[in-house]
Amino acid sequence: MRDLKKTSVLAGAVLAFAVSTLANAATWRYAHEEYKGDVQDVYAEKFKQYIEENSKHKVKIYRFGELGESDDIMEQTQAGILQFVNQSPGFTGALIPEAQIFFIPYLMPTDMTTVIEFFRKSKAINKDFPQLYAEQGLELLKMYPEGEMVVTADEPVTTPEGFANKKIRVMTNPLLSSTYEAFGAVPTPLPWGEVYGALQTNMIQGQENPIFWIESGKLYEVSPNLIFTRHGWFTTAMMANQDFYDNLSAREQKLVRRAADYAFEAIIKHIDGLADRSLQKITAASDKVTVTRLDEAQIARFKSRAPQVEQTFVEMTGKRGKALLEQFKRDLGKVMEKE
Ligand code: 6CS
Repeated sequence: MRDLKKTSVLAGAVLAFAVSTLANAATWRYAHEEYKGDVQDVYAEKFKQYIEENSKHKVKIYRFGELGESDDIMEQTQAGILQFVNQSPGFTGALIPEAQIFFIPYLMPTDMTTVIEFFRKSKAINKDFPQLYAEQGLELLKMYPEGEMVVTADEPVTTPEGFANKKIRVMTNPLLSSTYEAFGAVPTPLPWGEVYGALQTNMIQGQENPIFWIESGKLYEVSPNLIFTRHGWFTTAMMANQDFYDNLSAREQKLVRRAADYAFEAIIKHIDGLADRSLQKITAASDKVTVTRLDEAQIARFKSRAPQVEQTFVEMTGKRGKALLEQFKRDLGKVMEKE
């Protein structure tokens, strides 16, 4: 009788444990801004894989368009409808003006090894930005690079004068508009969903993006002149709703952080050589495409316009932005001196 009691107590405990584990097993919703197989999607898939292999939780991924534009998925995350979101600083300017720092031209180095080292080590990236995102109810989990920015246009532009009267689409942040003004163009902020159509109908005459995205979004079909200006890197950011994150157990928070690190390492491998592979696909798919790599003298002319954009960044963001910029430069200096 006593044994029977013991067995049933044990069975009850096992059942209770199973029920509590099941009850705690959740499906976390994660939205990003890109298509299947693109950089943000690879990141999301790796994050999901880590979570699902190391816990009972599931991750459901939503890609571009399934839940709206970038601004929509950010709103849904702040409202707690989504648990995770990948939104690029290019769209975060209204919410966190300091995130526009990535659009000061020629601030970032172009060499990939240095860029990656910067993302790994930078205090501005890993300490200062999480505080800025936290003020907006967001737990910043990772910032990572996707690829070097390349301009596409209706002509192979090589000078600021060449951009005169050209409407160049920019992501929706004011500092990026200042950059293209400084470059001599007419900046035109648009959400992603409108870019292909606007190029096709000549409402705009160009845009900027990393090569993998120009290939994936087939932008070269309607904007075939690729111009390597070397003025910056496309950076993105992955984060969680902060209430959701704060309510996780310490173990789960560690799981989420480890998943974000795991996905970051996968992305570093994924983007290595991606631009070259994408460029090959583009040139194989279209004979209209031209590739222009600005030489040092041509770059110098665009670069000479960078200080005015930096000044605008400081005016837009005040003391805090200035301090962030100084930290950013110190961090860059450290990784560049090691080169
Ligand atoms: O240009 C854009 O809007 C898009 N570019 C990339 C590389 N990712 C997502 C973003 O929406």
